[in-house]
Amino acid sequence: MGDFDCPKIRNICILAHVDHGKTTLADHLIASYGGGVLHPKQAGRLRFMDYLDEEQRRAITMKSSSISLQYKDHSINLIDSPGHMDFCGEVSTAARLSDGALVLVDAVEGVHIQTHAVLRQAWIEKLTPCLVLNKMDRLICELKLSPMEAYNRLQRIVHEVNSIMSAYKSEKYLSDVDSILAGPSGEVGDENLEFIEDDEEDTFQPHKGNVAFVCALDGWGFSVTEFAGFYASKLGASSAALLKALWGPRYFNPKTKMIVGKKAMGGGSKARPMFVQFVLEPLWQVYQAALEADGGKAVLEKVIKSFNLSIPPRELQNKDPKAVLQSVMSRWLPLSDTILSMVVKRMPDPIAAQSLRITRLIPKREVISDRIVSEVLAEAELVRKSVELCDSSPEAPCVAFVSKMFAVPSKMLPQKGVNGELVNNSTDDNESDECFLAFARIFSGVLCSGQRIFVLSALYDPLKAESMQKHVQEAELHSLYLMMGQGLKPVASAKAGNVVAIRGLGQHILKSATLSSTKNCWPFSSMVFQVSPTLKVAIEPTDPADMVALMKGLRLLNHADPFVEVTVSSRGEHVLAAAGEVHLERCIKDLKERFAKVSLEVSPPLVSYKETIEDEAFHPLDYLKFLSGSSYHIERTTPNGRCVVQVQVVKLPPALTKVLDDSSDVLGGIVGGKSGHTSDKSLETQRTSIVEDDNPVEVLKKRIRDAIDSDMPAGIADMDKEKWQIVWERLLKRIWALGPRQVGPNILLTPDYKGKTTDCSVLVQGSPQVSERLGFVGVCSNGDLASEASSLATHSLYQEAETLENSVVSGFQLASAAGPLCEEPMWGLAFVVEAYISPLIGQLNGSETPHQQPEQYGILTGQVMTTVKDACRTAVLQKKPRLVEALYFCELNTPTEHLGPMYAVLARRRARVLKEEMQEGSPLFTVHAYVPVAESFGFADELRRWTSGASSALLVFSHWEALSEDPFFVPKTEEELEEFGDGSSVPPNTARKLIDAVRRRKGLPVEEKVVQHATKQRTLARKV
Ligand SMILES: Nc1nc2c(ncn2[C@@H]2O[C@H](COP(=O)(O)OP(=O)(O)OP(=O)(O)O)[C@@H](O)[C@H]2O)c(=O)[nH]1
Ligand SMILES: [Mg+2]
Repeated sequence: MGDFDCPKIRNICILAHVDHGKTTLADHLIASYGGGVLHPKQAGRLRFMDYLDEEQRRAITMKSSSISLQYKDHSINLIDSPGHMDFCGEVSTAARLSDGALVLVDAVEGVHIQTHAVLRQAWIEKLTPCLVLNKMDRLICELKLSPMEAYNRLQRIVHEVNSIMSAYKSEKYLSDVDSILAGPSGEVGDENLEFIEDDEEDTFQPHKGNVAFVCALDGWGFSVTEFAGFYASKLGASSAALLKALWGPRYFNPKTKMIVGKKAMGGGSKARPMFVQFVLEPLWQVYQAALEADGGKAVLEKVIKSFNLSIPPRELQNKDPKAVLQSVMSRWLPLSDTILSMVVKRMPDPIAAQSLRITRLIPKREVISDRIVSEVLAEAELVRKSVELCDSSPEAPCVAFVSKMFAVPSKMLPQKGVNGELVNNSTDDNESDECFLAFARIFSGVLCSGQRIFVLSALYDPLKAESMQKHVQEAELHSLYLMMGQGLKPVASAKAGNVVAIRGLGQHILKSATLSSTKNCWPFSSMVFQVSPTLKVAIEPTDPADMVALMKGLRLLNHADPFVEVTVSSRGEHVLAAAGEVHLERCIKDLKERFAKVSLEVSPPLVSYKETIEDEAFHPLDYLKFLSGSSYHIERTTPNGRCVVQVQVVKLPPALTKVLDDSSDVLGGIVGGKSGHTSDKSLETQRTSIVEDDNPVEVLKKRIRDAIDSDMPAGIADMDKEKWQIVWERLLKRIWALGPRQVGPNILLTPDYKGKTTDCSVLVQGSPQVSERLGFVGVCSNGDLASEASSLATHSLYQEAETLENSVVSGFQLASAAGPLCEEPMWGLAFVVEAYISPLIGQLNGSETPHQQPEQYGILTGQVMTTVKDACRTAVLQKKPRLVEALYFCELNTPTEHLGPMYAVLARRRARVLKEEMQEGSPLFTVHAYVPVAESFGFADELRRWTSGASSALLVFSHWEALSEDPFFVPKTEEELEEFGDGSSVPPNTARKLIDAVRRRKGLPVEEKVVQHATKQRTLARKV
């Protein structure tokens, strides 16, 4: 094993929304072709791939795991993935290693939020998808639909999935998934459903053989190919013609024995499409016959006879009608064969797949080659070529990608080696009893145990090998295993195209990496995650003495979970970031029981906020005033009186803010700042990284310009439109810095140089560095001003002003990282900072230069920095500051009778309902809403309690939104005074409460009345 030739290998994953039946389907495939690890009787019940206790207990999958199946002469590596939003990181790791994806959709529940997400993941990773409509039995037994109704429903799902795919393909998918979901649904009215013609471009078409209809629970499934083959002889038509006719508005005319359209059947006839007549009706008959009390034995026998099934009489005699049904159905339409023959026929082998996926895996890079690097470049190109060809010869360079690291208890490792010899597992490089394995796929060459290999991080650049030492390490592979779910089967070597587990990289890889036999190789592109971990808690040991154990545990956990993030906050807390509550709970449990083995204290979730100012009506003239420095400003002077700082602030329009916020990764590359990896991202965030454009600057520039256009206030006059554009062109030419951390959504603009100031002070000019990098202006030199200066003294003052530029930028960075409300980062603000520096006394007459006063000079930079910071923060405070909070997009499914309690829970959580819709043909209501992150903890639990477990909710990070409430609200107008009194009894509003909570957590002063109702207290105390 492990030595199959590429054309006989398929690497596939199963993707779907939570609970749509992935693991149940995997069970059947394993029972049939997993080499006897699972008895067919247990298939569907055991959930073999959910081998963790926590997975069995909660009945959801939490990690992706692989198993290798032998189907006929093919080797199929199957990866089962989780469907719960909290574990979507595992979907990314599964998709990266696969070439094809079985996308499951529950035939009753239809397309759900995670279905969108997994389709997107498959599309990003360039996987070949096949659609599997599962739980067909529910249509018959639960919804009791007629075959015709069921057909309409199936057709609608196929249509919906296709339109999602075509949106991805045409890259029209420019708005968030949630806005599509929240908008009017794109369903087609029932009346004309029959006339939907399949579009040639559609990804999923039953006659192409990439759609299967299955019931994983009862172990049967089919694609129209099977039925076409069967009916070809019966109806005397070619199976190719039948294949086309068995889906869509095609009818069989029994008189003429012709396949015709609806018109030819005559308007009034009760004809059913062929799919209904020849496929669904027999199925319905079998189900009804088997499950009806009066026993439709005759019907069953008829089916058995007409489809030539051989079923042992013993099984037919079974008292349990469900068992009889399963034995008939699984013989008639065996599930595993249907699925795996579809996989073998429709999904590419690694050779075909890698040539398709290469542009995604190792994007082509434009490099200006000089003589020194050309050799390196040539070899890197050769390596890329052999990945593209999936060259599995031993001479080919060996390249593999590790998509995650996972921990297994050392005692679970196989005790025997490849040749049956005993191996000593205790000589592990890890100090604990956990052993780390790499979940990897070989893309070129042959990997052998004991081989030495280079481990390249995603930041590695072979052209700068000298400065890249920290991004490349050399490691020795300890052993290789084929994965059989939990089981591991040692192999001596494995060829390109295989998925393996590798031991021996624990100390070299944290989460993912590229392995290569040569240093001259580009690392694989990073995986795209649907969301980033947003739920943060601080963790400390109950007994402070256990700190060392906790830190070690956190290190191991960070290693073992591809998605968790462990950081130390600026206040020294150990912060754990997870994707959601279920994920967090599992992490804490793992930490307590496995990795740290100490008892822990977990803080309430740390919610992040942002700070901004109130939305204004954007008018070009306001921006013009702002740009020219003539709008309202704050003035501050440094303690030594030498520098006067004037700050103005204005709010950026929302679309521009969003583009800046989303593009932090790209901006980081361009501006040279840190990437905003830890910042919260929306679903759409990473779209930029998918676009395979080799010029990120141009893409970003276009996005910025588009955002500005879309932000133009609706209904403004043509003349103003022009002004708007002129203003923005001017503004874009003056971007000095972005903040916080150089990539955030706040802008520092260079001050408007108005010529010489009246007194002797000199303006700190700054330079539009970011505008230059983005190409909004050409690179301009800044030295001409100093040379303009007449005397030596002013010349040195200009020089001094130049050196203060960094202080102004640092001051801006500090202020944008911690706003005035509760020291959370600012969001979507633009600042103009004018710092005027006046000469030292005595400097004017030219007797001294600053160089003679080094200490004072050093101190001044610090003073300017703090003054700029204070002035920026005060400017925000003066301009109606507002708190910005993160919102989750939430999808709820509730039976009608529980709608009342569900709305009560939503209202308590400050949720905003976007859409509510009855799911046709089922008693379920689907509700979409935005729920503030701060209110989301315990939300799912509360919902379950109040609706007796009947409602389910899925949350996914959506976007940031400013609270419209003024946190410092005091009644002023007459109406307000009438409503709220003089303000002494106004309870703090939500914004204020949130701000105070954060301030308290951070140990900042909080204005609070300790005695709220003095009179009441006195009355109580008197006890009369
Ligand atoms: N009626 C019916 N139930 C099914 C079918 N397939 C799966 N189920 C049930 O659906 C539930 C979820 O099945 P799983 O296989 O665990 O679903 P999953 O997609 O792996 O779920 P996650 O891994 O948690 O995302 C189980 O209770 C199954 O018994 C089916 O064809 N018909
Ligand atoms: Mg599962």
